Amino acid sequence: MESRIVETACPLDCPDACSLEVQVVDGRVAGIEGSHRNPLTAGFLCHKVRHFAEHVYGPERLLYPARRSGRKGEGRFERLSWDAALDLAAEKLRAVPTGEAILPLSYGGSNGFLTQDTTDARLFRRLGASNLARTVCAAPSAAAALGLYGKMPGVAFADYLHSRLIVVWGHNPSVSGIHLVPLLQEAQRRGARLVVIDPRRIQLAKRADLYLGLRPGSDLALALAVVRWLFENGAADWEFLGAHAEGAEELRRRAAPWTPERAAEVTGLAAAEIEGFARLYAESSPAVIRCGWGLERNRNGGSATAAILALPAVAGKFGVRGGGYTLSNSGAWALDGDAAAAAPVPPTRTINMNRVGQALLAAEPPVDLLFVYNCNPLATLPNQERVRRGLARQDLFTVVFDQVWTDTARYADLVLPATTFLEHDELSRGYGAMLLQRGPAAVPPVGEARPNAEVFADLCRRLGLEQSGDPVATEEMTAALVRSNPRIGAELAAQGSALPDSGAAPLAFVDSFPRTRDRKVHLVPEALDRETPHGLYTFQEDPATPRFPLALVSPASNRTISSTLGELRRGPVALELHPDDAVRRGIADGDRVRVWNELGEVLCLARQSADLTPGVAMLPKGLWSHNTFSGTTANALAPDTLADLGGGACFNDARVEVERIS
Ligand SMILES: Nc1nc2c(c(=O)[nH]1)N[C@H]1C(S)=C(S)[C@@H](COP(=O)(O)OP(=O)(O)OC[C@H]3O[C@@H](n4cnc5c(=O)[nH]c(N)nc54)[C@H](O)[C@@H]3O)O[C@H]1N2
Ligand SMILES: Nc1nc2c(c(=O)[nH]1)N[C@H]1C(S)=C(S)[C@@H](COP(=O)(O)OP(=O)(O)OC[C@H]3O[C@@H](n4cnc5c(=O)[nH]c(N)nc54)[C@H](O)[C@@H]3O)O[C@H]1N2
Ligand SMILES: [Mo]
Repeated sequence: MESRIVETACPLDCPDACSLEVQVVDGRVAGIEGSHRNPLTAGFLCHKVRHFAEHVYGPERLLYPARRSGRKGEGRFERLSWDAALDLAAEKLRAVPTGEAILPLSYGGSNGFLTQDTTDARLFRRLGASNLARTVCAAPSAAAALGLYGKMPGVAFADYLHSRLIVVWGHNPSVSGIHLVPLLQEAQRRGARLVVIDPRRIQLAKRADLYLGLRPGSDLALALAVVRWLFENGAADWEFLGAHAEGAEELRRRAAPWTPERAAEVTGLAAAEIEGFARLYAESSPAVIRCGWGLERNRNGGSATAAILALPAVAGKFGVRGGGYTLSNSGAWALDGDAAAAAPVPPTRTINMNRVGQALLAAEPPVDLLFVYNCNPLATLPNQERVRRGLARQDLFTVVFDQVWTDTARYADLVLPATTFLEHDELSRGYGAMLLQRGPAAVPPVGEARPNAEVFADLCRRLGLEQSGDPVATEEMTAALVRSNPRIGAELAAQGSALPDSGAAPLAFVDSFPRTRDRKVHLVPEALDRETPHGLYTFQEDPATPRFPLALVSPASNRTISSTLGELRRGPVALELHPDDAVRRGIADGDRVRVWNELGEVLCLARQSADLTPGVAMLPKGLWSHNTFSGTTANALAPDTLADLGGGACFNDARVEVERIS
């Protein structure tokens, strides 16, 4: 028996970027533990990744290439050799009338720098395929952060121990980034106060000093009311604003109508609660806002994030350890993806991934070939029925390259088996922790699975699109990525990890500044003002109607990462409803219910939860068809309308009605 420990890193879509120790016995994963290489990991892991071997060796694992032999969606396939499968893919890619008829579909939140935007980008760019706007997550918040601060890195989690006030806003780290939780507990033990702003009384809210249970999509009103209060009550830091900000007067003007009373009407909070929060924020220092992603997934998401990020500037919270905000720190890594792709972006059309259903059904020229990888669109994109109809199109050729038999794979014409991060080399970083890590393969590929980089490079070769000097191997791609920053390359080579240029814990406005042209905060950036449909900071009303009054949110759960690992979550899942909303409809715990709106319906179980704000219902994101009686999920009820910035998704703008069916 041969046993060894491989040091690697988790690339899954999460702020934390855990460092791992994988125990390998006779070439198989025997155990996965957290290590201390990433200090944030602190030796512990989430349940999901500790049990990741069940995904690697599970019965749903894709083991070899296969070609559809039944109807689309039926799930009947016959095995092919890799050679035949890649020949078929190449033949279909070659046969399209124009490059734009090809749509590569990937999001890649759970992929590091080596398994996305390298040889795949090279293939699709050289083919002149349609470009994809990757908007399913973080697009509105990234646009806001870029406009205001140029994606400046935020407060490091370790610095939260210095904070006197921590505001967790639209973020649920107890499931979606668990290593922040012990730091919050320790900060509270040291006297910090905790505020939680969420339509659900999440676990953290239960030990918060203040919990604001607002209506989904109303954060913009709350944030502008706080901005107004700061200006009206002598709590704006004019000295900071004068030295470091543009647009303070204009922001003040736009916030002026947002009295606490008006914000109370929109948010469902009491005016006194809003004022109390504003005063607490004004009076506490250091104060940090942990801004999450739950609040961006609606029509106001971009403006809401911008207004929240404006708060520390208006109130002068920067410049001290533990003061400022944290959103995503992914901007801390300016690696040269284009060098790794070694191909310029073609001037072809761009398709917004939130509108993939629409594109498959109606784009001109039509999409003839869909290539899905690093993504499970049937489970994760809005307007699920439209996506399903698009995937069911008889004249569409769909390749699905994945690790497991996803709901999407069942609609494929050709299925290709992919390795997991334990079977291929990766280079990964989270978007909270500020550490880039090498993630070497721990075990050989399962079945005939192959890494993305190899498969797309092979397709380049078959299509005659390869060029001499194209980086293909791990070392070549890594070298290309870090070419513009040799320090990072040297640190990776020497110790397997590297800090960003801004260091592990940058202090904003002391040792790091906004990455805007003038290094100032732009509180009302012109570009954002132009992009938003009604101007930045304009509130768009709640989409609820008398027919569909309930707001359905679908946040992260502790069982999956988006839809990844969803094959392991068996059994029916329950819609959560506030007891008042349930009783009014005669719904008891364990009843079967129909949840519906004009886009679709979901048949599932129901459960009452007093932790929800009345008028709000919850079904977790990432469910698979096997989790409901109808085979549809929250995404069947989520509109494919777009947020006010970044073309972002509006999952939480779903408005529904519910009835008992048994
Ligand atoms: N276990 C696990 N971890 C994950 C993921 C996962 O699926 N599972 N997903 C990963 C990914 S892809 C991402 S993007 C991150 C996301 O991580 P988070 O930032 O935690 O985002 P969400 O889970 O979408 O929502 C967070 C909270 O926002 C609340 N919320 C919903 N609508 C609103 C609103 O309008 N306003 C406010 N204030 N709150 C609202 C929800 O009730 C939820 O508690 O987590 C990552 N980590
Ligand atoms: N209702 C609702 N839906 C949501 C959200 C929500 O809040 N509500 N949130 C959204 C968010 S935040 C996100 S980030 C998206 C994510 O949505 P997706 O981008 O679809 O992400 P996953 O569901 O994690 O699916 C990733 C797939 O890629 C495969 N994969 C992983 N690594 C590799 C690899 O190296 N090679 C190949 N070929 N395949 C690989 C995995 O097996 C998995 O099936 O979902 C969104 N969907
Ligand atoms: Mo995400």
